[in-house]
Amino acid sequence: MGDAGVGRPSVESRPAALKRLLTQPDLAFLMEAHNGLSAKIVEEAGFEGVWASGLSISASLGVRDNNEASWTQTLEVLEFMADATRLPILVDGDTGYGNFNNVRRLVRKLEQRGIAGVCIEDKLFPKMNSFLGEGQELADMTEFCGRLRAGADSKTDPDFCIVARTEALISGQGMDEALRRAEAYHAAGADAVLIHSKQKTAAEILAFLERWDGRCPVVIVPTTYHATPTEIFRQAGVSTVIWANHIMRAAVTAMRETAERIQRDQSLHAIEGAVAPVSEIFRITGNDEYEEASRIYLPPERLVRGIVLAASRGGEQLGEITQDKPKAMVDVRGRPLLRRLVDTMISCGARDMTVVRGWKKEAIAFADVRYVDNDAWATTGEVASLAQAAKKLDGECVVAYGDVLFRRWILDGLLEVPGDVAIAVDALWERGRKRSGPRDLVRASRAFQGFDLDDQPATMTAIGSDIDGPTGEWIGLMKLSARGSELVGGELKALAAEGLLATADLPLLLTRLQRHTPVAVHYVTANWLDVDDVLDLADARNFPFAG
Ligand code: SPV
Ligand code: MG
Repeated sequence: MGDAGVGRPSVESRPAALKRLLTQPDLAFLMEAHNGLSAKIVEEAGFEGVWASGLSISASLGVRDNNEASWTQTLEVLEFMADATRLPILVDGDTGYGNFNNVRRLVRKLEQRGIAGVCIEDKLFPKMNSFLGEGQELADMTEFCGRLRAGADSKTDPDFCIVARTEALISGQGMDEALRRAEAYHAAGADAVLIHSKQKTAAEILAFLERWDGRCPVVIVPTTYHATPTEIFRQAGVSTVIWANHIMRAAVTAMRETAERIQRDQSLHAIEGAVAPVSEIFRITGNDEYEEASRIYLPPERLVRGIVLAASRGGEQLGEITQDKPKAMVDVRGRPLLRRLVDTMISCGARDMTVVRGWKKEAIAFADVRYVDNDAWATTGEVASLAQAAKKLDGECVVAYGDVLFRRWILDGLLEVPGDVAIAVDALWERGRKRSGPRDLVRASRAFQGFDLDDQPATMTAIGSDIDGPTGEWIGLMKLSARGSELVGGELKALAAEGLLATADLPLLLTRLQRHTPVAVHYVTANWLDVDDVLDLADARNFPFAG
């Protein structure tokens, strides 16, 4: 297609592009397509125009080329094609689907769908494909001229092309009749004449061209006389060659070979290298553009990383149960506690989950989780474990103890709390069974007032196992904003520099964070537990997990 673009206006309409192809001195080519995908493939192959073949569109819909697909069904296909390619599309409009009135409406609808031109043939509705039967009846010439004039009169874009196709040769009416009709159609306003033939040689086409003598552009469809060198058409003064159905026929061959092979093999293996990779389908259909547009138009995706601290042996009171596995891996109704915790965090939107392992680390091996290890688990605390995951403290994070379970709405709510550091605190900490393990009690700027009154989070003023006037118990779940994660990273470094990293616990870390930013308290009311002893484990096994 070489330098055909040289000297063109920078924004050329599709009808203007088709008109240029029809009228330029150089031989032009239109390649058949029958849907959006094939139209794109034709464009990528370098063609400058598309022939929307009636035969191919019908066949791809699984029906005969007998106007079995309604014209509006064809219009739907054409709309996909026009959306899929920037090329001008010349539509095979069959007979125009009726008389002059149908042609008027057809032209208007095609223009509205971005089609560049229509070819109508001098037969009667419903038509049959030209290669079927002998001596198909032709339309009355004068009546057909009315269709052409009506089409020309209903264009809103003067560049929209109307190609008049005469079937006089195919239906056995002879050369004189073909020329007489072509002349009349040209006079009725056709921009070009398509002279069709079903002979095996181009003899009658070349004879027509000689007598026609360039009165207006001539379009040909050399399906049956395919052996004629293209150079002959060029020399004979043909305007445009239509390769009318070869994309559809190629697809039939490829689809059949593939289907038969897979059916025979009961396997995809042999065929995989012979078919387009799925990535190619994504490319053709423009998935990259979707990605780009998503970045512009969709709200940015929130990435909340999850870190679970599961290094300590813990659960000494669980005795033998934690002999060969960490407490986080105790069975809770058929699944390890840690699996349930990780799943709850993921269901709340946490991604890129990291678990810090220590005691019996080989017992923790979930495929969708990353691991870092605190091999000094026996002599260090939670903050040392968190320091092993310091690289993950990047952007928003949720940090959880490895032995807690909570209903998902607790984390949903915590993630909505503004501020750089927020902790979930149980306001009902004094209710229920007295638990054996140490408790992280919290005093906040105010006590829980009831959810309806709690539109602003309270602020932590103290945390520890032995503080005055606690207003709740920290459940071991912390949310960090991107800045909160940075602050934690800074504190981890400071604690290391001060030699406190090995012994520090999370309450100490939270206490130190308070110097840089308020620690928001998100009150919850029960619906969580941690597992320190067998009674806790019994509670865990009774815990309602859905929701
Ligand atoms: C088509 O492609 O549908 C045509 C050309 O009309 S032909 O099949 O040769 O009639
Ligand atoms: Mg056709």
